[in-house]
Amino acid sequence: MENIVIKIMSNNFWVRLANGEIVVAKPRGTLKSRGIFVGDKVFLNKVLNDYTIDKVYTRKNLLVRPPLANLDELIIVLAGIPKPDFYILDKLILFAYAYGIEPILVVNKQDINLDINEYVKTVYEPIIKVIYISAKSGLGFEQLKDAIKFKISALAGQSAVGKSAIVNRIFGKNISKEGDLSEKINRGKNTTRHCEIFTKWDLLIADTAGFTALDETLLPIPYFELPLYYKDYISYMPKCKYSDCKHINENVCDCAVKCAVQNGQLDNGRYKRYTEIYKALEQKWVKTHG
Ligand SMILES: Nc1nc2c(ncn2[C@@H]2O[C@H](COP(=O)(O)OP(=O)(O)OP(=O)(O)O)[C@@H](O)[C@H]2O)c(=O)[nH]1
Ligand SMILES: [Mg+2]
Ligand SMILES: [Zn+2]
Repeated sequence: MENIVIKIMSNNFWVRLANGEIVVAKPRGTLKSRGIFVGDKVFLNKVLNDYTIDKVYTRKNLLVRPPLANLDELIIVLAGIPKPDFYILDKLILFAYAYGIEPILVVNKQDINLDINEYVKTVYEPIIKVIYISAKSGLGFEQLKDAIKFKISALAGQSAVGKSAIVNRIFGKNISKEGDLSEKINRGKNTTRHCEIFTKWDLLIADTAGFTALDETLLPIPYFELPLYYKDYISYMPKCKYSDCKHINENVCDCAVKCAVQNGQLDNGRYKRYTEIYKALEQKWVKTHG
């Protein structure tokens, strides 16, 4: 792997070298003002014992909130407790696709709650990779580590699903602060605030609260392209009466997706969320394009 910026504090940049070693570097000249982000791949120069960042390589992607560059995988964490929010999940999946990031669904807390497994299996296994884990018992962590090694990943998902607990389980110590579940629900606050990539061996994971505030306006998808992001709907599209069917206002018998929802082949909840996201994106489009 290349040299990767993993943490930024004032004018100090922590960089993970290709061999896994971590050094602190300062940017050369005007480089800093042009922006260096966590996840950036950089060229380093060493003079005596001082490292300087001489160049930032072209980015694969750059997220604004949270500020992260070159993300390969978005690890979306879900759990039976707190009450799962599938609307957030669907938006995060779309967000990942829109930025060229692979979404992976991780269903945590398997030691205490299995209620959502069946729903996840039916609705999400056909569209994305799903891994069932427990940050408490360690179940599923070999599979999770396998899925993320040699990639830059970030954890996303509702507060209190166990993102920090996953980081702590992987790296074997308390490096990301875990919050008290009841306290979080009561105050609705995230424990994790800043943005940093944790790393050991071939694993690089960012734990950040930034994704939870994700609203539709942050999805860079024109509303009329939304159907193309639904892998579960694409196979039905050739059977819709109109080739550019949006599965929204068409008559049930003219739209194969709506028909499949009605006869139970496709999940009603996911379809409802689809229409909500579609309408929000359409409103945004009308606002910006008149
Ligand atoms: N039983 C059980 N509890 C877990 C598991 N994973 C996390 N928890 C607990 O769930 C609570 C919330 O975990 P966190 O890791 O702080 O959640 P988070 O997703 O990082 O939350 P934010 O930082 O607020 O976004 C803590 O009390 C954890 O100990 C698990 O697999 N099983
Ligand atoms: Mg956290
Ligand atoms: Zn249709």
